[in-house]
Amino acid sequence: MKKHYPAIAALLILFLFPSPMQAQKTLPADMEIELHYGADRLGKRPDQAMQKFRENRLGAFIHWGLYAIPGGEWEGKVYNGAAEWLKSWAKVPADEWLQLMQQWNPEKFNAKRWAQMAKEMGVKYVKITTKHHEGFCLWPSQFTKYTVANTPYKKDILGELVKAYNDAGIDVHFYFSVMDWSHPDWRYDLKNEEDEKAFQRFLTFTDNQLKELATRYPTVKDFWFDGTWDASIKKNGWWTAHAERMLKDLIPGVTVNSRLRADDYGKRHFDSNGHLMGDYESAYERRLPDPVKDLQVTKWDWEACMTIPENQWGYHKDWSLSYIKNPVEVLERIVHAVSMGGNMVVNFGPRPDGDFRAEEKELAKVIGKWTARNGECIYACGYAGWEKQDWGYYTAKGHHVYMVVFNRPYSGQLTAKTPKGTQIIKASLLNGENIKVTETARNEYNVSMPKHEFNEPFVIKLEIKSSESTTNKYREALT
Ligand code: JFZ
Repeated sequence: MKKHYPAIAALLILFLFPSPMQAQKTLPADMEIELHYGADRLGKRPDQAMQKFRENRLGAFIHWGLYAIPGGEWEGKVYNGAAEWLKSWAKVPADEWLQLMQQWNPEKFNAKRWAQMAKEMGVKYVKITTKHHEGFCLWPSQFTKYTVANTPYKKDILGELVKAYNDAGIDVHFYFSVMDWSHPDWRYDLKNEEDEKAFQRFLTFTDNQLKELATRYPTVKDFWFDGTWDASIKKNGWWTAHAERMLKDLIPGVTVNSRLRADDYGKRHFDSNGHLMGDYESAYERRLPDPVKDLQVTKWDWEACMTIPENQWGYHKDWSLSYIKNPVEVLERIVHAVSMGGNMVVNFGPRPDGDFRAEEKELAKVIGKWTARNGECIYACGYAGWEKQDWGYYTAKGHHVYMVVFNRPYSGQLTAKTPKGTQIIKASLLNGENIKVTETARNEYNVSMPKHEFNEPFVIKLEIKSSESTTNKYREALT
């Protein structure tokens, strides 16, 4: 029976997390219902802080907590479900699980080296699990005893990381799980008055922790909420709106993901009128929108996140149980996201000793070599509005469109179709080498393959000219 837990969990997740695709049915303006806790704003946030979030495009996720210690194994049994959920798979009571704190002593932890690795990979921001579902805090919280301060290691891991990443010019985002398995007042649902009271105490505790994080680490740029899918939260939509506002009052410009929010009717991510809540959509997890069918995602900001194995966020000692994506597969997902106007965050699950596993270090290095040469097609780039072709993805920035080629055509010709009123004036490799372009029909071009062979995805930079009217029309369509 136990064997089936991962399958059951997968099914549960399908039911618990509605596909973001169901969310886009907006009502005609005159039929909208009144909401107190719906979207605060329509359309993309236009300010500089949001612009920075958007231009960063590539981020890293760090899932690090007590779960790294058992690494997917409990009492001699290896569980292939997500390692950070092991407490749940192995049905470990909270007090027993939290005793892992006595073993928390990451002797090889070196925040500067972590920052160096992120920098070399070319990520512009790092999302750190301040507290995952287990409840263990990477900072010395005053509001619980389950923190790094009460481990043999003692030191404020989060503080060291914030400083090291910021010193390296990398933005820090905080992952925060509202669901907290260590807290006696956490409830999945509210069935009686006692539950209601306990849960209000829990929300006060959560507010205190959030205020603590925002005031101790004022350079944080983003809060990415998780563990907000239960009935208890959905019945307290007011609190999700309040938490977002509270953080925004404390930290001007801070961004917040849609996963936090529930409206007056418990509708999540998108409110009952179909409007995105929070600053960016965060439901694309380990999957991406279809580059042809789901173009509606270009209307809002969004961020996807992915694991390198199939579904392991925290450290799991046995990666042989899963298919491990190679660097080109990871790169393709990054470019795919950018081509549709989104961000991509690649996850790392550090080992309990504070080092990264060899496979992750290697992957970060390979991605870094590529971004160092080709990052121009990622950072500050977005949706081009051109018809998708089979050779790969377009990304765009100002008067340039980048062709990022993942599939080499045998014909030696790459087809490009431009929108009406747009012409290709010039094509080149990123090193400046000229590429031949032939206009084959109205708004259709053959772009020649580079003369020398590439053994990795390569980029052709197009200089384009659009008549003013079409540029404006295209911009309007996007907002
Ligand atoms: C959550 C966590 O449970 C998981 O451990 C990890 O931290 C991940 C980043 O987030 O898992 C989810 C949350 C939402 C969906 C799927 C898994 N979803 O919306 O499809």
